[in-house]
Amino acid sequence: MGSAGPDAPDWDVAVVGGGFCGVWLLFHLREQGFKVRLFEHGSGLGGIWHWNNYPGARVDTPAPTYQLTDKETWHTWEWKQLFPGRDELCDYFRHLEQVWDLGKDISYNSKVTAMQWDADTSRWKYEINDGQSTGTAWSVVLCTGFASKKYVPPWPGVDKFKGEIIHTSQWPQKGFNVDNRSVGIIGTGASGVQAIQEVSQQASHLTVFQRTPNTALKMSNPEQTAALNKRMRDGFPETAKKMKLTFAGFDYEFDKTKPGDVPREERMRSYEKLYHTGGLHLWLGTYLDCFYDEEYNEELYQFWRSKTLPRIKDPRNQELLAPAKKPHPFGTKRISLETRYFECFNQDNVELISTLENDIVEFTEEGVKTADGRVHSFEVIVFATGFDTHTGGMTQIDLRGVGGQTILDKWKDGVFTQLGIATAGFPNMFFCYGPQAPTAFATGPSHAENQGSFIVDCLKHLRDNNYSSIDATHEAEKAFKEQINEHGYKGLFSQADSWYYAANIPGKKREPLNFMGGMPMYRKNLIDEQNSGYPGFVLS
Ligand code: N01
Repeated sequence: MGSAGPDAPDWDVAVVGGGFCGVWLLFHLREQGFKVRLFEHGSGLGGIWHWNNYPGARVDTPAPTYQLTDKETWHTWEWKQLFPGRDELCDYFRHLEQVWDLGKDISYNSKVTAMQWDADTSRWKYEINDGQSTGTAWSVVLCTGFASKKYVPPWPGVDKFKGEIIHTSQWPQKGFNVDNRSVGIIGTGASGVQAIQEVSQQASHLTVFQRTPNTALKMSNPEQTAALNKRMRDGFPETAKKMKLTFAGFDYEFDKTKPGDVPREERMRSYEKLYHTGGLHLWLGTYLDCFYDEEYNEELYQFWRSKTLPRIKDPRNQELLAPAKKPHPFGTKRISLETRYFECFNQDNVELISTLENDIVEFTEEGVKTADGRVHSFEVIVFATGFDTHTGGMTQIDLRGVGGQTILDKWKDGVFTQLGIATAGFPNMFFCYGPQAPTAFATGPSHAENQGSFIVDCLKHLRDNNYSSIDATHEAEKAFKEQINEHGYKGLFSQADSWYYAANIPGKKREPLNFMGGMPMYRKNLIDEQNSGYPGFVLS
């Protein structure tokens, strides 16, 4: 580790980002005696929940499985809703800050804008807010999240628009009123679906621009009474065990029964039950083979469609929102939860435009011009157009490793990592919730604990054995990429143009960005690496 005394780096570990991973690491590294500083761009903790302040923002994971498992963090905490909204999640992060006394070790409003590896001293030099301040750390952990770099398609004329433009991830912290205003929302992913439900009730007129329909599922969101909270807490040790055993960190799992082994009526009964259970059960609790076998995937899609069509009055909107021919295999793009999404389109003040039929050609002073020549006038336009996911949070930092190589250059022909946690040529640097980990298929808290444990143990190992640096090997990265591709191209997922495969960003290499073998298999990879003395790394 960095030497003590006047030549010591400012920090043993600099943690970048204050979401689940950053918070968990700050506490646990500090517990192990490391001198840690967490740098957070925002004015509060929560990561994605701090920034995504758009109307209707709430988590799609039920609260019992959307919390850390350290007892002191949950045994006094009371959830208000089963699927907590953004403000409640920020309250939960304030609670973590308080029970773990984190504030004294956090620099808020501090965006890490540059990082450079210094081989002579085996440490990282970093810049905050474009050089406003600088410092050094022996190790850095990037907890910048999978969705911290917004994406806006390069439409011509965006600058000409005279009204207000907001990306869902940059909704003003103090709020922004759309009451009685004419609004356009572009994008119908998780953010779009949630914002549309709310804005449709506030705006004088809402136009929704949809490219791909969202096969959203129903969320029922009961209030969490004191009795329910008590029951949840009593059962939490058991829930926490299940979270470690399931594919995505939930307390339920895919059904491994071969759908062909059961009669059609039984499959239908099973879909019906899962649909009424609500949440993501029809997706993450159904027959696993539905995501490998086209026939059963089609059956599942048609089941979802049969439930959705009766909620939409206009036959044209029916065909746009729940088309007879499925837009992509069911479940291979992120399914959202909704409460009244499909009913919104029955309102007189809501219009749906399919950009597949009638694309946006340019922005004008008044609004958006579509291919049919019509100009849609708005006071406010909301970009719900997503993110440069997995890698964007890291590549937007001027991040330079050995020999000054940038991370952008390193990954220009595709992403290479060792275990989705480190990358060769960037010694003593780890990252969480990024590329080639179960990221998009894992709940944030489970992921934080999984990757966080590996990082804490690894740094302890280096310190206790007097190593000054650790760097992944190119061979290990190549071998790991084979695993990523093996799982990533096995099922139907790669058929969809999704951000799971970087297909949403023009020019970005299309490839599986997640480890898709499930959390238990991923955890086994990490534990095996640790138990065999880090063979995929060079320690010096
Ligand atoms: O982003 P997205 P998001 N013309 O990329 C459309 C998490 N999250 O912010 O599907 C027209 O999913 C694009 O269309 P298409 C969650 O993991 C969680 O909604 O590419 N449209 C799509 O409809 C989520 O999945 C929660 O055809 C264009 C939309 O913009 C992830 O964050 C809440 C376009 C982008 O959707 C990202 O969600 C919010 C173009 N040129 C977010 N370009 C919860 O837990 C893009 N689009 C609830």
